[in-house]
Amino acid sequence: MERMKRVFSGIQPSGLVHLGNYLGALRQWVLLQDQHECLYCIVDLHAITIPQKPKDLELQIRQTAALCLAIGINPERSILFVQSDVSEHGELAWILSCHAYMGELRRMTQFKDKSGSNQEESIGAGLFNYPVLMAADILLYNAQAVPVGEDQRQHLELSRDLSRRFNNLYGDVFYVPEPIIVKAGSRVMGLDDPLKKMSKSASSQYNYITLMDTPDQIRAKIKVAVTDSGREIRYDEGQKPAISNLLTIFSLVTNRQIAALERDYEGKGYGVFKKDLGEAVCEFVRPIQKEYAKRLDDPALDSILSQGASKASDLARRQIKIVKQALGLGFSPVH
Ligand code: AQP
Repeated sequence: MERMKRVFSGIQPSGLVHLGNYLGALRQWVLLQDQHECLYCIVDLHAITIPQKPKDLELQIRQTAALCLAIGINPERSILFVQSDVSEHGELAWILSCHAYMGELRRMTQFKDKSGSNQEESIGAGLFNYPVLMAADILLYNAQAVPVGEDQRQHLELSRDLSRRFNNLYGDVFYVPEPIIVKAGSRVMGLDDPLKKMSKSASSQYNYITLMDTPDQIRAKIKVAVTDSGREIRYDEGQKPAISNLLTIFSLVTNRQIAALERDYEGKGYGVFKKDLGEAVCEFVRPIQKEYAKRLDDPALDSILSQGASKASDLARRQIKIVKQALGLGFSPVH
């Protein structure tokens, strides 16, 4: 049996959780909580790296928490909390930013993608420092494992580098966290462009399916999803990236092997395949949506989040003391 680890992962309160977020990360969150000590964080401080409307953000934090519960995060087993409720995230981010290099942050592909060509003048410094805050999130709890989608691999590599760099300078303070990146679903591709990852900031809503989409929206999005040339339903990422992506989604939402789906749809063409996939995704999101509606209006949500914040704060306070002592900061002794 695998040794119990401390696991940390985060999700932005964007109000839009898509199948990529779920299949790449959230699904693992649920599975991991059976065997490990898990902390799951709604990373609202990351969300403000781009402009937000306060009222919307407040609601989205609540919605994201309700969704986490609806997919199966169990607050008896996992610590579910909101990042800004634990002020040590910001404190450790500052300390780590003093150990991060401008060059390595500038090389982060997500920063390059999101800042476009105007990297210096009007891009918030928060976007630049985003991966340092992410490293702080993980190292604040000395997490050993971090379930994320493939797009976060580079950021996690930076967390590992910062951990090693800090330990080399000040002694063994942090674990070097390992990514948990699943084989199938770690990079769900856009429905309108199977060469780019499914992304909530895509220009068209036909890029993604959210867990809150209505059956009509789901059917419509799958109906117009890009396909490849030919008509066979075959998994081949090189020749058939669009169908391979749809097969991955089909397989994960129904728990069926891709080979079995290929056999079922032999000679049937894209139309039938897409129609069945649409129904399978509708079936899949239905119980999540039902549970979500209950959780969102349940006053228990507030106490779950405040208890989560209190548990996370206890761990964070202990760790930040160790970090500060290693650096020679402050006077308070470590208990
Ligand atoms: N397409 C994807 N396939 C698999 N995993 C994905 N993740 C994101 N997109 C995919 C993973 O979802 C987790 C939570 O992500 P986030 O809320 O931090 O947002 P993100 O990574 O910024 O996701 P988006 O939707 O693509 O946002 P934008 O468009 O703003 O960049 C993470 O573990 C992530 O890896």
